[in-house]
Amino acid sequence: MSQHNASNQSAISRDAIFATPLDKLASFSFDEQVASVFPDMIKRSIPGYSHILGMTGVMAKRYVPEGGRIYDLGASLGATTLSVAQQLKHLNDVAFITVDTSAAMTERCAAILAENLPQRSITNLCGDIRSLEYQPCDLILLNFTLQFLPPQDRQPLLDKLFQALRAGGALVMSEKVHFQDPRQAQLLYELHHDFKRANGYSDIEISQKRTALEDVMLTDTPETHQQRLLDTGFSFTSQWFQYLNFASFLAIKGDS
Ligand code: GEK
Repeated sequence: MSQHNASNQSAISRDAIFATPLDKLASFSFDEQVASVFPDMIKRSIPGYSHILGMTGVMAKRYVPEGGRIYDLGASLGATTLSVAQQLKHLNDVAFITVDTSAAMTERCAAILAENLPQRSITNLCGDIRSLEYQPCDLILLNFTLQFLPPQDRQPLLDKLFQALRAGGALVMSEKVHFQDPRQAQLLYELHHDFKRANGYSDIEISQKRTALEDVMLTDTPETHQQRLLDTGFSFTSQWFQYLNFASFLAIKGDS
């Protein structure tokens, strides 16, 4: 796990990574090319992304006390942390820790957060969220990250996060999902592609990105997510958001 310091790299450009036909389609990876277009890519690809981030900040207010600690796991460029910090202006001594395996993301994240949150205590770690030693914390942000872990690693990670959370603390987890009912699954899958087309992606971009993500991102159903959270020991879970095949969950650790 390495710690990154800020350098100035916050330029945003349009995502055209899959716009031209590629002979050899490598698996999707969060490299420099992806990091450089990420804000544009994620807004045009994930329905409700800005709503989820905005509300994550609002929810944070309930669970983070003065002197609290927040982990943003798979932070990419720190957009969730920015939203949370915006809502916690009244708390000066909250510790923010972002974690991401991608060096390109972590470097840019450090620069963006240093520029936008100069007074905050922020640690940017480049490493795997499965092997991190977590400190006691109040809020864990897991927005669109669990889906990139092999399925067998998901429950062990949640168990580890649950151990680190203080009683009364919360996990906000957002994911792409699929559905058991074949008609619902197919319709929402197609509507998501319509959403991407409406946001300016061509058919070739949509299909090449889908192929690149095939082995890298495996989705669960909303029911699997809810059950896994309950199995972890959370005393309360709610799927508070759904837009097409994207959902967000809030899970609370009870007092005992
Ligand atoms: C946002 N949360 O803007 N350990 C650490 N990081 C990981 C791991 C891992 N094992 N696997 C993947 N990542 C962000 C968006 S993006 C979602 C999250 C997306 C990182 C990966 O490098 C990438 O930056 C992030 O998780 C997923 O709200 O692109 O669909």
